[in-house]
Amino acid sequence: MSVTPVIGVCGIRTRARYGEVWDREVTMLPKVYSAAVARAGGACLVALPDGALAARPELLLDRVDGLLLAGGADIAPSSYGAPDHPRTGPTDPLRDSAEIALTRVAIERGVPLLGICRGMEVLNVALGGGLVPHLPDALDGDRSHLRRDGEFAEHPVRIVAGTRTADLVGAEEVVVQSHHHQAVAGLGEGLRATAFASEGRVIEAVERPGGALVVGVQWHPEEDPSSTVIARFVAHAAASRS
Ligand SMILES: [Mn+2]
Repeated sequence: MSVTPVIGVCGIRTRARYGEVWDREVTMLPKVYSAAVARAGGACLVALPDGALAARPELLLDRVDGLLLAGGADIAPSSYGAPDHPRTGPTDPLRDSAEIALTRVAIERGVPLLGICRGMEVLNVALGGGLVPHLPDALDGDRSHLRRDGEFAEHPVRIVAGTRTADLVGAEEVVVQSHHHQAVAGLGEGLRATAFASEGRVIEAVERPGGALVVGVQWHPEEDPSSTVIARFVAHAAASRS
């Protein structure tokens, strides 16, 4: 009998309209994430990013086989010790602190972790790394990592052979769905860069060698039905349950 692996996710706080009259602050998760986890035989458990979760990440981590850090808003530059940039978007410092706490405790406990886009940036910041606050500044104005006309950007990524990232992706070169204007600059402690784009100038994935699986990708595998990244992460979480 197989047991369904449970993947913990920190929800996204936003304002939403629903039904005929409701217009409220909500916590949500885009369906693309839970659908990708479900296709892999797992189920998502979404936690509220409030002060209780930041203070006690074990509220979620005690109940899951893996932790997925989803995409979303910019990390507040104050979270990685940098000043705000004019192009910093709306931030949610409460979600930042909840996800940073979840990341640190997941790594301490050996809970498998996959960070997607913002989630890779959270992983890096949680381990003391930094970010470029606005990537076009570092690429001579190049906007090839950003959505345009309502579509994700697509760009090639080169994966370092023999890494856990390459195992998740199943290839050493892949075209990815991209939308990010922050990027990793200065690796967090214990992380190595495992994928690159833009002639090696942009770090597109990081991982922790050894121990439980800890990988971050800067792109959006949940938007690409042909991607194996989330399915292999869920399989890993299932295999690692005690
Ligand atoms: Mn990119």
